[in-house]
Amino acid sequence: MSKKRWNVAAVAVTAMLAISAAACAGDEGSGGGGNTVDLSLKDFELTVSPDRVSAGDVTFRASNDGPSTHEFEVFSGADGVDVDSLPVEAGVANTDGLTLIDEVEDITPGATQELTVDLDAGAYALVCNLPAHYEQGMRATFTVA
Ligand SMILES: [Cu+2]
Repeated sequence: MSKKRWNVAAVAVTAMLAISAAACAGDEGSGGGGNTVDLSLKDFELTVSPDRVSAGDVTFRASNDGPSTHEFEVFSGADGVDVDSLPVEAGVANTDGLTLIDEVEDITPGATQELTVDLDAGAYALVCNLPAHYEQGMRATFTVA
């Protein structure tokens, strides 16, 4: 019974992905409909593409392309902050002074999770703050213009 349920869920997800892919294709060049940003989470790297979008709804599509579980956190208030040089305490970046907008935890290897947030113009920091992950390179800057 639970197996059948998973199959139904898989079909639904596949259908949604197909729809969203079509929607993305349609959005290109129209200038509207929000922004989709691809995040790749790896051991130990966080890459974001594009790293600059216009203000409004931003959908982060985070793929875990590594063998470990990762997370990503979106912080605002990174104007003038060197995201590569946050103080580290007990393996975790101290993000005092930044504002956590939202996060997705427990992204397992091979999984992709989406998060949509409404972002104002400004500088942002994207961080995986599992112990030692920030230090090893899981951080990126992100700009909303
Ligand atoms: Cu990580």
